[in-house]
Amino acid sequence: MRTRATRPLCTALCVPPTCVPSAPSTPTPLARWPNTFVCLEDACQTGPLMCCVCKEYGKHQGHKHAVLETEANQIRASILDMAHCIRTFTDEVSEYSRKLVGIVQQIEGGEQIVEDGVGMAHTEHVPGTAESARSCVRAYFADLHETLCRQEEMALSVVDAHVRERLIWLRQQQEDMTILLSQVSTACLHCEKTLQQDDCRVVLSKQEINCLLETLQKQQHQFTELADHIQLDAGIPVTFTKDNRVHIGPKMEIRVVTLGLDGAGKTTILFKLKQDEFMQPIPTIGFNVETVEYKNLKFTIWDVGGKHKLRPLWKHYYLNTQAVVFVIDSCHRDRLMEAHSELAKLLTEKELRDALLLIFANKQDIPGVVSVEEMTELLSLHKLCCGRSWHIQGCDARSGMGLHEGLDWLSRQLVAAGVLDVA
Ligand code: G3D
Ligand code: MG
Repeated sequence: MRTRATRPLCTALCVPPTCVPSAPSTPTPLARWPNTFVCLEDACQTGPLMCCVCKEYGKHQGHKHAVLETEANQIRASILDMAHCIRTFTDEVSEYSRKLVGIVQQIEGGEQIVEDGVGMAHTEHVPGTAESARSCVRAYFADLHETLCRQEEMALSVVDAHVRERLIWLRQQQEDMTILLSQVSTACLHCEKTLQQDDCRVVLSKQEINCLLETLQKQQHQFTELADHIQLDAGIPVTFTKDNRVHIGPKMEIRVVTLGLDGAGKTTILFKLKQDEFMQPIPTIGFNVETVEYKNLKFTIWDVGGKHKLRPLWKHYYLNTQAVVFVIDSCHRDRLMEAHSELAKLLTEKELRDALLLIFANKQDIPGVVSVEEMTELLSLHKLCCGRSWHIQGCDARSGMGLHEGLDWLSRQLVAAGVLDVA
């Protein structure tokens, strides 16, 4: 076996704090050399200590190095330099921990010692933010509950009034029918009696009998008319509006006003909804009013002329309006700002404060028109209509595309539950 006894390597035996030279042929004892240097090579940073042997012959041979004491002193100096930063850092962490404890206490609340007027200390419960939030929720729901109870009472009184009126009417009808039946049976008796009388008496009672029969015919005619018009039905269809009002009847009536610049397509929309067929519209002078039935809603739609001179008249149609349909001509980019300013004016009207707003971006059948998204952006609708129930619907009044979707949105906004659900 070849050995290198002439060169006592400490090959990889540099073990802190001393270096152990390797003497392959001599198993014991191990000689030790003190580490007096520090290797500065990057590759040796995991074991930088250097003895005079490994510096000259061993693994650190030819490496950049420094005197151990100098290097250690430099490290000490930098630790001392860091001391201030470490202190500040410790203070910050401690302060943050203190705050965490405080926040937990504030959330949970707890007992606090307070002095009363005569200097006696006693504990007092301080509510935490969790408890305050719970109280806030309870107060909100108590208020809501109170409002709901009030609305329930009002709704029940509407139903009671409806039932009362209906029963009064039905009982009146019952009385009328009893009277009618007794009149008919009296007439029948009279006729029967006449039939059994002699010829002279029959001839003499001719006028009376004619009059009686005429009255009977009239009564029968009136009865048939009444029976044709009145559907005897015990049902009481109930619908609820979103604001928890109750509506009784198969159709809920909605007052809608259609506004927009002239030529936007208001009249075309109204005609389309009304007749479901295209009619050549003539410019609206004043207004058109039509009743349009859709599902369980009955819309009374006022179509008000949009020419400059007519716009001041719009406000006369606002009262009791539950919804505004604002029609915009999507192919007239140069009139969009005019439409925007009229819409902005509308939205400041007090009477329309609670009205729903349905915007029809009309004439979407024409290529290259302003899309719904672009119009929303150009008219800053999210900002303009902030805080109000609004919806923009693209449509083509000529074909009717989009119109029913718009009405569907209106009905969803107006009706909370009830007969509409079965439509
Ligand atoms: P207005 O009531 O808002 O003033 P109108 O508007 O209903 O009188 O419509 C104005 C014009 O626009 C009419 O054309 C009408 O046919 C047209 N129009 C309305 N809606 C649409 C639509 O969706 N698409 C297209 N292409 N045209 C529409 P005229 O030629 O009669 O002026
Ligand atoms: Mg018109």
